Amino acid sequence: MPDPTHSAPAPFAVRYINAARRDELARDPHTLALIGFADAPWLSADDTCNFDLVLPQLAGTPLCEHWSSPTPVERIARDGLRIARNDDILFASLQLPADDIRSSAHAIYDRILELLDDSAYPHLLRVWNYFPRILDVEDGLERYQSFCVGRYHALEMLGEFEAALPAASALGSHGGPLNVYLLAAREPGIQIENPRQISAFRYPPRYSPRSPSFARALLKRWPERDHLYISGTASIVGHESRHATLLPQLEEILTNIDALIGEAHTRHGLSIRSIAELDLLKVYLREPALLEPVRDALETRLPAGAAARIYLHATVCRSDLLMEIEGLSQGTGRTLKESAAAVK
Ligand code: 3EB
Repeated sequence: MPDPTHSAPAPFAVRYINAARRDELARDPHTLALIGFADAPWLSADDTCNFDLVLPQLAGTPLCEHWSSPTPVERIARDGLRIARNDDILFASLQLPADDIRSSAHAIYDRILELLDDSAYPHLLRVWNYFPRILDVEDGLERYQSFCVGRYHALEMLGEFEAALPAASALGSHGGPLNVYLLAAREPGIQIENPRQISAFRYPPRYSPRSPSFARALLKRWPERDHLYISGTASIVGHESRHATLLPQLEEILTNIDALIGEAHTRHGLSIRSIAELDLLKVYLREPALLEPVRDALETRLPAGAAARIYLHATVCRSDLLMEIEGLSQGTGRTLKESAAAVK
């Protein structure tokens, strides 16, 4: 009998592909999105979700993040918003100037809510946020804090919005606009919080006048397989940053990610139990010099063939944090091996 987890495709898959294949995949009607990691911002001239983030890749063959659909996608582009969707999911990307980060965050999230409100995909599952000078202080607030305030004031319009918060990442880029991209679906996912951490939306105000609006992870049960979207995860226990040095921060992050997977496993029956079984890891490093020790440590800590990794130069939103890791489980061992092969 065929293994049902292998025969029923999920509504999308994400892989890190060799950047040499980007143009070919950009023309493929099954491509939802292509995301590159570069020194300067770039947005394709056509209407596709094909853009570069100003997060230079730190190691290895240049890769792109490729989102693919088992069925041809429908594309919509209007007023700076680009959408690619299939029967089950919607991918969208938006950019706004990053000068007044509070206003731009507010405007982008207003735009997202409007989009979800009049679409058949009202449930936000996962959001990525990138903008330059994240730790700079402007008008008495770090720009990350201003971003949190703007985002909050858009999302609070949802009323009981904490229950609807998606998994997220928010990092400092090295230039370009406020760049946001997202995944939404017809049915909601299940929020997973980390028992070792206070929920970010309940952080005390010293981190930001309005708390960061995101869930630690989202579990999405597609008909034949589970996805787990793990937010950017840092060396934070409770609400406080832990460890001044790199490798202890890495260990704390791995413990936090295992704790999230453990929650999804024990409470909701997610089949995987540890970070070693994830498909993709995105590792954000504050300095290029951190690459070697982190890569070596992950190679030692993870079994051969484990999660495909990409290492990006990005600034974490607290000045005492040197790195952050996000992850994705797509619920199949086959994807895991394919992803690993693509990076070799
Ligand atoms: C943290 O746990 C680290 O503001 O959307 C991680 C993931 C972090 C998402 C966000 C912030 C965000 O607080 C920072």
